[in-house]
Amino acid sequence: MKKKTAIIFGVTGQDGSYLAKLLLNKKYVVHGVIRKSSSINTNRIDDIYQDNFKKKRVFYLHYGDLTDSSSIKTLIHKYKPDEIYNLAAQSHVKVSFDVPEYTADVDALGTLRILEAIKDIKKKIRFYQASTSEMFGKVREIPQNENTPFYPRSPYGVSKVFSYWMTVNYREAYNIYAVNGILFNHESPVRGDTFVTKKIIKALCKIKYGFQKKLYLGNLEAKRDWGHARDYVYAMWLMLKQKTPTDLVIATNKTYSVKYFINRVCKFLNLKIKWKGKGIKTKAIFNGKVIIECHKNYYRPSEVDKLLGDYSKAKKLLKWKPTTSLDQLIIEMIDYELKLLK
Ligand code: NAP
Ligand code: F7E
Repeated sequence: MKKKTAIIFGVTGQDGSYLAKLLLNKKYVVHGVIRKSSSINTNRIDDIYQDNFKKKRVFYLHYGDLTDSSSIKTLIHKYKPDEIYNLAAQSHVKVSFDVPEYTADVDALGTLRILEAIKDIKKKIRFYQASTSEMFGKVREIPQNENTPFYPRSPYGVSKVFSYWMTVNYREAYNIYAVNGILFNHESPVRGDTFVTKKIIKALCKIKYGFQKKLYLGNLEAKRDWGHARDYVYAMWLMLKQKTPTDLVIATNKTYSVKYFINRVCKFLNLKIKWKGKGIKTKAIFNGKVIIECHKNYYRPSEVDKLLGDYSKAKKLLKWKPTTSLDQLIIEMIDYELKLLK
């Protein structure tokens, strides 16, 4: 039987690396799109890299960029894949306030560029768009489901709303199998260093063993619905296997504050901290020393205070549910970090 072919935009990212491994295990031929960088940015996929001399090669990397429609079109038209996963994005919410125009170019127009390239091809390509709980922003109801209205709170969230509707529109207008996975926060040992879970775990591991003195953070009261990236890329794959293309919320239906997350990490690292103060004056003290402080630089101009996802539709249609608890996720991330430190 002919192998299925997939293109992954954003293959070097957290989700891209998990998805590439999943698809290779499922015997796909995978084409990953990477962008040119002055330093090597393939560390998350180095373990599956295959060079030109590999016999029966099934994993290829190509240069491309979501801001460059010519590279997108060339790759899609050349490989005519069965499936395309758009995981590429300027994905940092805080950074999107610093580079709003670039964020919109990649996260909004980038999706349109892919959809346009798909539209021009006769073959029925299935398309997955990495939509996000950030679209719910200043939430209109709790928990959030597929019918909850959007109210994005950042250039990132606004750009993703554009991509969400473009995906819906190309599905309805051109009969393309195109779906939005509305994914809530998901983390893993290979999460980017500046996202809050990884930042906290990395710093507290270093503090525990004397390699770092203090951690600066922003809003500790924000609540997030955190899952594991491994579970979430499996949901992406399932979403492209359905009879009818449907947009789905993928979440854990549990929400915790950043402060609670820190408390759990400290518990597993056996760091007995005491909290003092409120708001930006909050501090965590360990052995008489302040090890966590808040700094205005890490607050956002407008915040998403509480996210809680209702994934019951995905449970029903995909038979999907999260398999990793927050504690299991934290333990896995700590183990990974401690191995690196040692
Ligand atoms: P990530 O780790 O930041 O990875 C983003 C990927 O996009 C990287 O491979 C990055 O390449 C690539 N990229 C950035 N700009 C690009 C451009 N102009 N052209 C081509 N590629 C570009 O993000 P992630 O956590 O894996 O998330 C994957 C997708 O899901 C993103 O679209 C994100 O917005 C969305 N999402 C994430 C979450 C979450 O909690 N993780 C939740 C909902 C939705 P480099 O490696 O070169 O930087
Ligand atoms: O922040 C607060 C911050 O940057 C989580 C992306 O994958 O998930 C991610 O976006 C919360 C926020 O993730 C710091 O204010 C406090 O309330 O880890 P984060 P995010 O903004 O939720 C969504 C679903 C995506 O789609 C995005 O691509 O933590 N927070 N202090 C902090 N956050 C950061 N980064 N750094 C701090 O020092």
